[in-house]
Amino acid sequence: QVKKLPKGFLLGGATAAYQVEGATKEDGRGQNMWDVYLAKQGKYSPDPASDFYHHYPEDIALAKKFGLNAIRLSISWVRLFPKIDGPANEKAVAYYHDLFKTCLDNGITPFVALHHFDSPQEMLEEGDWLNRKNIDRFIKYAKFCFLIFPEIKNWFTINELISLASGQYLGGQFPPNHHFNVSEAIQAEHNMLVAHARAVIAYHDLHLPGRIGCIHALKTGYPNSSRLEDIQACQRYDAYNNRFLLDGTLLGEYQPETMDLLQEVLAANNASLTILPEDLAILKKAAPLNGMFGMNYYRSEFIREYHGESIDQFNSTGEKGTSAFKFKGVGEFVKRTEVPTTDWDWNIYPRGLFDMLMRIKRDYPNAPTIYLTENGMALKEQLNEDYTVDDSRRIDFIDQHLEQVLKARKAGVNIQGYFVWSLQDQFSWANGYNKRYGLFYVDFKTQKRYPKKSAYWFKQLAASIEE
Ligand code: BGP
Repeated sequence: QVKKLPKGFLLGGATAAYQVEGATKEDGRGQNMWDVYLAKQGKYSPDPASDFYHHYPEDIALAKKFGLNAIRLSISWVRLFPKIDGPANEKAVAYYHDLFKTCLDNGITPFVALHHFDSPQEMLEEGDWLNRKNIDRFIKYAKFCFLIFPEIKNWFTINELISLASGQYLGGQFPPNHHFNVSEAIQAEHNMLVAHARAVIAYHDLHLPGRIGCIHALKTGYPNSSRLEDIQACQRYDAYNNRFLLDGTLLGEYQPETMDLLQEVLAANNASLTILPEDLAILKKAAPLNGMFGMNYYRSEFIREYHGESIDQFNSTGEKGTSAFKFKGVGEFVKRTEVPTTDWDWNIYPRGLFDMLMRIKRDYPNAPTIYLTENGMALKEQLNEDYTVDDSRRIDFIDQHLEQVLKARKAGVNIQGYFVWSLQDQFSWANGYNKRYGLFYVDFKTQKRYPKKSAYWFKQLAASIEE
C-alpha cells in the first residue's frame, strides 16, 4: 500500500560531488583533502565512484523515468577552482551548466550545495575551517557560484557541519584525522556557522530570485534511563550535536542554556571556544534570511552518562555490533535490544524523525520551510542473475520515515520534500564501496545502472503526489 503525498511535495534523490563524480584527474580539476588522504590510506579510491562526471545524462534520465522531481547535487570546489586563489576553470563551469540544464530540461529541480565535506587540500593545509582566512575564500567561491549559475534557485551552503567537524576532530575518520580534539571540533562548528551566515547575507545582497539554507544532520537523543545523570548527559550531547547548530542557524544566537551545556562539554575536555563579537552580529543578521532548511536524518541515540576517556570505535565494515562511542563528560551511546540497527550499527528509529521535527516547530517557530535532504538505509547488496536487487528492507525504512514526515505535517510542521540518500549507489567517505544506499544499483566495474525494487516502489510513490 503506497502512501499519498501532498500536492507540490518534492521527491528527490541525493548525491554529493565527491561521492559520485569520479574523474578526479580530468579537465584540470585540483586536489581536495580526500584525494590526498585516500591515496595515502590506500584502501579505496574515489575513482571511478559512480562516474557521474560522464554518466549524469543517464542518471538524470533514470531519475525522471522513476518519477523523481528533484535532485540534490553539490559542486566540487576544486573542479571549479583548481588553485584555491586562482582563476575559475572554464571546463568545470561548462560541466556544471550542462548538468544543471539536463536536470531542468527533465523537470528535476536541482538543489545545490557549495560544500559537501570536500575542502580543497590547500584549505586543509591552512587549517580548513579553523582558519578564518578560509571563510573569506569560501565567500568568494560562493559568490562566484551564485552569479555564474543563475539557473540554480535553491542553494545550500554547507552540508552537515556536525558530521564534518566530528569526523575531522573527534572520531578522526575524516582528514586531518584528529582524535577528540574538542576545541577544534566545536570551533570548526562555530566557524562553519559563521561561514554559512556570511554566505546567506552575500546571497541576499545579490538580490537573486532564489533561496538559500543550511543542511544539518540531526540525531534525536534520548536519555537511556530516567536517572538525572542520564538526562543531563543527553542534554549535553544534544547541545553538542543539535542545539548549538540549530540556535546558530535558525535563531542567529546561542541561547544561554545552550552555552551553559556547551561549556560543560568544553570544561570536561579542557577545551575552549573563541566567539568574536562580530560573529554574533553576522549570525543574527543572517538567521531571518534563510529561505529553507535542510535536515538530514538517519538515526537517534540513547545516551548514558560517561566520564571515562573518550573512545570512538567506528564500524566501517558493516560487521554488526563492532562500534562504540563514548565522549568524556558528555555521554556514551547505548544499544537497545528492542531498537533494530543497520549492519553499520545505526539505530533504526523513525520516531526520532517526528520528535525532531516537532522540536524544531516548538523551539524554532520562525524556521523556514524544511526539506528532509537525506534519509536512507545502507545495505550490502549484490545484483541477482536476473539483474534485480530486492531491497525490501530499504523500502520499509523509507516508508516508515515518510510516515513520520506526513504525521509531522499533520501536526503543523512545514516540511515540503523528501530526498532519499542516495539516488544511485555511491562510495561512502569512511566506508568505501560496499555500503550501498541507492535506488539504482551501480556496477562499479562496468558503470551500468540497474533499478532496485525500491526504485519501482519510488515510482509508485511519485505517482501518488496529488495533482
Ligand atoms: C551523510 C553525508 C553523505 C552520506 C551519508 C551516509 O552524513 O552527508 O555524504 O555519506 O551521510 O553516510 P555514510 O556514507 O557514512 O554511511
